[in-house]
Amino acid sequence: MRRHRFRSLFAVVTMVVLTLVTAPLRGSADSSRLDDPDPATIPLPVLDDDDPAKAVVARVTFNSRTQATVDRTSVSLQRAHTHIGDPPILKLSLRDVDGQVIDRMNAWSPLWAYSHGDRERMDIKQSGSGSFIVPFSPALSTMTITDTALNKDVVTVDVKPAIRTFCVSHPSDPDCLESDLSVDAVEPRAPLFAVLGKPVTVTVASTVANAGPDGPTDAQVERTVAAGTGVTVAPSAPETTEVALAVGTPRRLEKTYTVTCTQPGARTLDFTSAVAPKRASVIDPQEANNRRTTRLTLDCAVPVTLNIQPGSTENPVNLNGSTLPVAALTTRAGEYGNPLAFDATTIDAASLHFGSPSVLLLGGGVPEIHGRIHPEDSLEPDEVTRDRDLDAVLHFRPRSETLTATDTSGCVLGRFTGPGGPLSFYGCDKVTIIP
Ligand SMILES: [Ca+2]
Ligand SMILES: [Ca+2]
Ligand SMILES: [Ca+2]
Ligand SMILES: [Ca+2]
Repeated sequence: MRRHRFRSLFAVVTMVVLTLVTAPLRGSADSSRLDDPDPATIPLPVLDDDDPAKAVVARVTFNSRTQATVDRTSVSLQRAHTHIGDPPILKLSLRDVDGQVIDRMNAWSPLWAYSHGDRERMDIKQSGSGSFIVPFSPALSTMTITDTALNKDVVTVDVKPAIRTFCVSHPSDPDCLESDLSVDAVEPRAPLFAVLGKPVTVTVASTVANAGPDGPTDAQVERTVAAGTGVTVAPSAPETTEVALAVGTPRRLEKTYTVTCTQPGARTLDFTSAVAPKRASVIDPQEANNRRTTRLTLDCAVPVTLNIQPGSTENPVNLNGSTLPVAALTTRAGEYGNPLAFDATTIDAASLHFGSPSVLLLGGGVPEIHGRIHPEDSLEPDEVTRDRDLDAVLHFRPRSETLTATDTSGCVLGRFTGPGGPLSFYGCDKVTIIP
């Protein structure tokens, strides 16, 4: 019954488009006969020097009906023969760089062969190789070979390398374009410092451009981030964005990350942007400018506990008044929710700034007026307890540029000597502004 079906199938096959050379059956005396398709069914190639048509050729070895490997791919300066009339043994699906099917066609299988002298006799071989020849398209990306009867994909051939190789060696071919794409800048914008465990937002602006000569060019921009130790970043997965780049019209792409310090000190994040033409037929003559990395160094500060106006729970701050005492408390790890131990007596007085959170983030704030700390056992936040360790009492003269009437917290940013060397610290307490 199967034979009968194929007999009728062959009757309608007037043109075999796919030229197949099947692998010899090892040990078979008749192998040379089985190798060749019937010459009568192979159309003579028509060579036309003026024909701009090209074909993509994929040489594939089938190891079974459902398993195949790609031997090689290339672009041929010949027109691909039509696949109309090919038996539906295999189906070729041609997809573009967007994954859209741009063409489908039937194809002969290298596993199917019939012997000379008995055209009714079909053999399904254990393995065989064949060349699949399809029309060239500058947008072509993959060719998927599907076994039609099993409705199972056998192999997907990536034809982009072949197209790229062809266009590199045929730059004047009308299907091949040239665009010098580049990443001109990767600029992270981050706060002046981040407090351990408190997420901050980092915005990275990447500038990509096309210096031509051809365009606009569809480009893929891949943005990646690599966080050093002591800091986490989200999202951490690479992101690929598509952008149409006109010649001489740079595009700026912004991406926002949430960054959290897990260890104090200077922590690094490397932001990388890379651009590449989306189509394999667009060649970038200069690859060196297609990728750029910028390192961001974030100062991760140790959170500490302050007591503004020791002895007062309201912490009044007169912006025209005199000195405001602020106690920076020496704490054990875990005390008041602070993750690390902090010895306030190691504070570097010359590094201190007092102000609202937003003023300190902008690098503002007023300095310590004495230029030195006053070590004493100050009051804890309950305004009652002295816990018998030495704290640091600091003195500031806040003015309207450091706190405003609507501010509800006053903060100190400074440096101290940690177990491994100098680190930044940051702490806040509530304030009641007296205008
Ligand atoms: Ca380039
Ligand atoms: Ca207080
Ligand atoms: Ca203490
Ligand atoms: Ca104390």
